[in-house]
Amino acid sequence: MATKKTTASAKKKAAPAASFSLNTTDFKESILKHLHSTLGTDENKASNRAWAEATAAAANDFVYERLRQTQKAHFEADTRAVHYLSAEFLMGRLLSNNLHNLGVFDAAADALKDLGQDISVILDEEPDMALGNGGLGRLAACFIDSLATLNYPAIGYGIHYEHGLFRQEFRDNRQIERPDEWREYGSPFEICRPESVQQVPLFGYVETVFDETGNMKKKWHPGRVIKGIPWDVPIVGYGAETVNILRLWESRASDFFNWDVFNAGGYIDSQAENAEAEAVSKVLYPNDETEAGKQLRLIQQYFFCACSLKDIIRRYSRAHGNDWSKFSTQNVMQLNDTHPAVAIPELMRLLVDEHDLNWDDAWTICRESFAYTNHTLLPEALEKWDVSLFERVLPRHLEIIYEINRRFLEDEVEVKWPGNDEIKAKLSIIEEGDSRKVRMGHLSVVGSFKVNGVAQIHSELVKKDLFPEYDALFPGKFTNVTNGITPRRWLKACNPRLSALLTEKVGENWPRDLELLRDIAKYADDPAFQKEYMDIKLANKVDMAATILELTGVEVDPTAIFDIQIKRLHEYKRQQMNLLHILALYRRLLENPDYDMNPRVVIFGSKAAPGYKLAKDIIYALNCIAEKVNSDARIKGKLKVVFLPNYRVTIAEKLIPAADLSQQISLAGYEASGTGNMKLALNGALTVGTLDGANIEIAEEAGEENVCIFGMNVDEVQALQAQGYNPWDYYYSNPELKAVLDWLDTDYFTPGKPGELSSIKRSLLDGGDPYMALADFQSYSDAQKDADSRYSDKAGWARAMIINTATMGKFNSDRSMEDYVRDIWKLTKCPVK
Ligand code: GL4
Repeated sequence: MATKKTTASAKKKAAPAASFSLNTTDFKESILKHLHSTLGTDENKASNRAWAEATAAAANDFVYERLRQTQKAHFEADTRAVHYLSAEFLMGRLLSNNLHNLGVFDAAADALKDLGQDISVILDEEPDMALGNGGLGRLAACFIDSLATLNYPAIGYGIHYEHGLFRQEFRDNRQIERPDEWREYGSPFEICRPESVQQVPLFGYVETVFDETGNMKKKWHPGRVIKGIPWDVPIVGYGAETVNILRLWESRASDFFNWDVFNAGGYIDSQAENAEAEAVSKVLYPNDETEAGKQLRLIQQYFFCACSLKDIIRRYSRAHGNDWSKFSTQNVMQLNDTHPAVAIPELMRLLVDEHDLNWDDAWTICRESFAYTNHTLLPEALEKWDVSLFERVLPRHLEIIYEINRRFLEDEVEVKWPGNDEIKAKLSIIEEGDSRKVRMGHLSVVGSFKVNGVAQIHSELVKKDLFPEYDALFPGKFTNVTNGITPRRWLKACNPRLSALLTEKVGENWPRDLELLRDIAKYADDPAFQKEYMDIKLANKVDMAATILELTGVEVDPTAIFDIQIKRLHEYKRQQMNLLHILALYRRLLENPDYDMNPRVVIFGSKAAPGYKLAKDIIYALNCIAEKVNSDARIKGKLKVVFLPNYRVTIAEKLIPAADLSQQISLAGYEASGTGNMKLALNGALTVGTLDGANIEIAEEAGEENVCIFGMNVDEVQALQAQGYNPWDYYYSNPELKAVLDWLDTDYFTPGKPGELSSIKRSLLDGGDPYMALADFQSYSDAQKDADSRYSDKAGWARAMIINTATMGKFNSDRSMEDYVRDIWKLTKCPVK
């Protein structure tokens, strides 16, 4: 528990943040200068947006200087670097983060104040950079923050989506999707680099040719070429010693290709081709944990991988020319899930077809350069592409995959399991059947030197249930790196009140070395500290109550329990179980107006994939229930339900500091890690959770007595699945559960329209309740009751919150990065003068 570890890091002094000689006066002058000469406006008429851009420009003067120094240092030291390939980077807002990491947030705030501006209003101008769906994309954003903070040479590579994750609105309580316009008027946080444009071939056919010496070669004649334009987003490390980049590729029609059409008189046709090429980076696919299998998605994946690899090779060749022997000592490419797996055959193609390496040397380089992170066990998320689609879009890559597979099955699988066709079929990169498929997970495992899961239990399940034969074939290839979150964004910047208190108690180094917070555990029983801590929680809740009122019109009591579930909407995350519990509480209150419970506000933030019908039905049901419950005078405001529209990073930053309870209620075995759980616990919330993903490690760190664990564990889930799960058993044996399920068939929450909420009941009974919400319901309800009675014990509650904040040091994404560096990437830090 709290005091069990004394860390070496707790004793040593972390390096101080780089100090910029930017005081308030300098900052003021700089903002004015940029208002005049960059924005072409003036302080008497500047819009909030102009103020925001001028402030960003003032900060950028420093960011660009550090970026230049960083790139110089990396070039001169010729360092090994990690290339984090990810289809998603969920960055959120950048201005506040950059000001914090530059160490000039207060100077900027004072400067703006002197200029008659309120920094919080100015910061609110910035749209979120929402180039990701959820946890996987936000993890990538935290990781690149940590890599820069720790002075590691690293580049994030991704897609410059014109439209990020859709904007969610509610109309008649239903989710509707609107396009996200994060850069409608440009963004001050990115730099276009036309000098590093890449060409990306697609479609066409492959020809077999022979060179002068009679060697057989493959020549790909693409049917189309599109152009990749890089946009660099500077990633400012904490203290701003290192500024790395996130390089995002935008697709355009390729000029030289289009000229032919144009000259042939096809002006109109060439415009259509432009539109098609631009479509590649137009929108983010809004599915978290599902694979659509669409051609455009495969093209997106190939597009950014091809651009990135050519970019990596260009940089490598500048230092090493044609000598490929050091490629894998200089470069490691991390595949963030299987989305960039096509980079493996692409690197083979570049090395073999374009740079004339022989197959074996090229394959050795590949296998020494790629590592793969698995982020989910959900079968619908494991990417598979129809062979026919692959062949049409990437004919040469399909040939290469066949050859990789043939050699793998003959040289490795056959040697280990001679004559065992069953194992060969299981391990083959190609799935046989009516429509043959390329299995991207298999390709990633075969082509990588390390494969990791994202929390201890998840990594065990990857080995035991997902890839057992691969684990036997490649001993030591599978490992774990538990996820983490950046404490700069998720405590320092988002919770300034608590941050100030922590700094007062443990000094200013905790945003680098989160283990330092262990020291506050010694105040956990100190009434004065408890008061300070809880006053801050209350102040954050008061702020949140104002935001809730503004966004939803619902009035909530800041002294009520703020019970929060924020994450993508998915059956496995079991928002529907939370819904059933809300109905149970409501029913208890209606039956007995004196029912003993603390006032509670259940808050949701969540988007559903646009094509996920049941998920959208759950949102609709929650909105209908909220309407009814919130306006029911009989329950005297003891229960409120709030569904905040358009949940995103910026909303998370407001909600997390105000949370009392953190709902992490997935069916055990299905949430690979979770990262919201870490953010909420760090800000003091008690986890109401199953023994799933990182919840297990959170409970280990905080101590079981400071979390509310419930439900079946992974073994029990698997046992029940094996034995045959029947949700009707729980329906008939639990009267309260039966009553709330039956309620969904009435028109109580949808007056005049009975049956509108029935799909939820149906999925839980006729549909077989695939995520066993009914099996865990009673235990969940008991855990919630336990949480309620603990909340009544003010001192005990304060103590538990303080211990949560004190013990989350492990979940610093800096620790995750050091784990990757030690076990996988083997990087060396590169100090930047
Ligand atoms: C996810 C997992 O669902 C989530 O548990 C995990 O924390 C995250 C980052 O590792 O990755 N996998 C996919 S797919 N989306 C996620 O958010």
